[in-house]
Amino acid sequence: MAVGVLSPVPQAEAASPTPLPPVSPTPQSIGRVGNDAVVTDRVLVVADARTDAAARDRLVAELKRHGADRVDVVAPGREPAAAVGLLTVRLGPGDRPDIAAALGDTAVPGRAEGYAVRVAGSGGEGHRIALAGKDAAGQFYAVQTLRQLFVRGDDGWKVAGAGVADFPSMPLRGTIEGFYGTPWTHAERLDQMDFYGDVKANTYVYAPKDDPYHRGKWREPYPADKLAELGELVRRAAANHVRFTFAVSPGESICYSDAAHRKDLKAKLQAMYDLGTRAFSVPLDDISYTRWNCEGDRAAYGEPGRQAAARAQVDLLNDVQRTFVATHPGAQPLQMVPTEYGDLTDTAYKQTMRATLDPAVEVMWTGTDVVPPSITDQQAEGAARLFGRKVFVWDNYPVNDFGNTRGRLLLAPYDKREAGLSAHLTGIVANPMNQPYASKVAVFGAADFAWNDAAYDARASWPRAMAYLAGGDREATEALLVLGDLEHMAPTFGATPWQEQAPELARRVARFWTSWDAGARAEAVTSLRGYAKRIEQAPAVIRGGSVERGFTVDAAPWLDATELWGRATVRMLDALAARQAGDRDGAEELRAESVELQRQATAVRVDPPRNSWGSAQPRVGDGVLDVFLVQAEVRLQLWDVAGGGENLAPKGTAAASSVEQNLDRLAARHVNDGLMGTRWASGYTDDEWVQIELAAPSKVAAVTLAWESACATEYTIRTSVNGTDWKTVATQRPEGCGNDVVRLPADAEAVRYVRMQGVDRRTTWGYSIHEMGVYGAPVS
Ligand code: LTM
Repeated sequence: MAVGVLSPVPQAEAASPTPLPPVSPTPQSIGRVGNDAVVTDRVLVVADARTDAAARDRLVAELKRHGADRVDVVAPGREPAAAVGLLTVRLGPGDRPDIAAALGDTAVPGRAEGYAVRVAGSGGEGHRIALAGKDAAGQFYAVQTLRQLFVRGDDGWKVAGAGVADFPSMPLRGTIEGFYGTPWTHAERLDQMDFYGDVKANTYVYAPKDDPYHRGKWREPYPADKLAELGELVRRAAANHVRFTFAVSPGESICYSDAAHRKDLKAKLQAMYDLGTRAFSVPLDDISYTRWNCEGDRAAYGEPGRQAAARAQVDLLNDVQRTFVATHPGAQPLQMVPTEYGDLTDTAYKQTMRATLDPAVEVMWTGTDVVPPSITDQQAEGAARLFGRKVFVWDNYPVNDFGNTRGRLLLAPYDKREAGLSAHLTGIVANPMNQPYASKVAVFGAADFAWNDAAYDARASWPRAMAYLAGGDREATEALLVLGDLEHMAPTFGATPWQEQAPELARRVARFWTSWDAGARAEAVTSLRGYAKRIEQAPAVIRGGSVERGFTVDAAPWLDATELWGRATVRMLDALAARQAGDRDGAEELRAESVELQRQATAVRVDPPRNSWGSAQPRVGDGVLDVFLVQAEVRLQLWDVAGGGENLAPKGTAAASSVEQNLDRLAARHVNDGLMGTRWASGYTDDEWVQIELAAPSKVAAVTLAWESACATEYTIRTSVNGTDWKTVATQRPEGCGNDVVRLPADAEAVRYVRMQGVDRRTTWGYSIHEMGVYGAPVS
């Protein structure tokens, strides 16, 4: 990486006098080159006709936000004599002589969208800043970097004395609004364009599955009001150096060989070209390729099948690329989503694509398994080989439109994408959630990664994303991080999530039980109670005014539930402390309060629903927070019983009525192996069960079940002293698949066997459970 004279100094190690503030996305090269420059009351901006207008306007606004009362924009060479002593900011192309001189030995990278920044605090020539772009976008990005270099000194604002030489590692960065469910509103989209500008993302693909004119009614023109909105969006995108990419998805009904269909498709693109759109996409995902939509296609391409589908699609796409895109000045290469978008298997479909699709066409790929647990360099290289070109990643994170995301906000960091991907990809666009503001956490990280994958650090980028949403407010940033931990679970389509739930809370809970069991009970309670209090208070802090209002609207039900869960946890810890202090009645009162708060928390609903999963319980730290509460409650209930509240299941023996296809990896023993990554699964009938034979007769206070997506709509918990005579002690009708905590009557007798007895399945599969916990105490 040869970019000027600056070595890529890690930001944390920036030289004295003070470290540089963090800049996101992480620049390719940044270092301290001098003193901070003072923002004087009056500032000169030196700009001319080659200065990007959006960059100039943003620069003036940022200077005014950071201490300048007056900003004069003057042409090069027209600086007033009185300018000596004023902060002078030069903005424009790197080859403008005054900028080249002010840049000194900081070179502008010769790459598209590249830029350089040099800040020089007071020397003989006053405070000077040079902002140089390789192109207009580069100028805009120089200003976006400068925006993050303002620091508040004792006597006003300064700009950190940084030298930056920077460019993106991937040409295409941003989002694809490609989810199912309620599309974003016009206002939300406008806001997103400004956000993308801030994070140096240059691509927004308009592909909402449930916009009828995008898919079902693809042949029909947009109504005038909708077209007017799209026009405004295109302009707002351009003002942020974002390419509004218009996608039309005809695959459900197109007759590929029909000239009238092609004409309608191009007319749809033309209408958007006329509005100023210069980027187009024809997604062909989530359609059938085993049937034709018209007999004409059978005649043109043969019997339906993978190869014939690819021939038909290529015929259409090459036509659009060659007769529309190539003939429309300024249009970017056509983008497409293949019907086989989520695997690495070579097929007749992919062979035909790579052999015959116009090399200019951008091909999207989601990574393996559609929602990939990770994307490695090797996989991306494989995809590039299969499609005969670098691929453009449609990254299905943080999208929450599929069953396993029911009730979830996905707020974990953008993670598990390998450094080095830029060698095989043309770019990455994140498919966001139906909640646009909450999606910014992940999109911020995705933009950071796509800009500089080699330097990306998920753990460092995440707090910066939160700080961005919190407008830099430290307390609100911390509160968002607490919430983000409770909304950390990132599911896949399969049984195993690719990001775990609540890792920070889980770490603290584990530490709590270690201390508690070692006898350091007061310390254990004090420490976890502090964090529980932060959980309880996080929603109020987040709603306090610093965090973008849109986020608080998106997250409203999750915030409501979090406050209740936090309060329930504080109460339960207080109950443990009271019981430890010998106050049995006080403890019981606090325990009951906690249980009531938990009831209220589980009663919260996402309503009205924006997601295709409909009305649902907002999940908050599930599998960690609720499990802690049940464990704590069980300890209280069994306080006087030796060893009370232990999970007895791991020491017991599991058995089941059946195992799906007799597969050993789904055998009953996996239900109590302590691993959430394994599971038991039954045969495909309702009347199936799994049980734990306990090591000794025990008083059982609660049973926990961590269901996979094949769960029960109704089941019972049954117990037995001898494995022959059974008693039903609870009947459950959970509204979805998750972690169930079933409390048993406090006066129940000691038992040897505990069974989940299925009554009704939610899917056509069997029952599938990751872990079954049996909390209680042996009586012998
Ligand atoms: O991922 C692609 C290419 N298509 C669809 C998306 O529209 C959808 O949002 C995601 C997540 O459910 N899965 C898809 O298959």
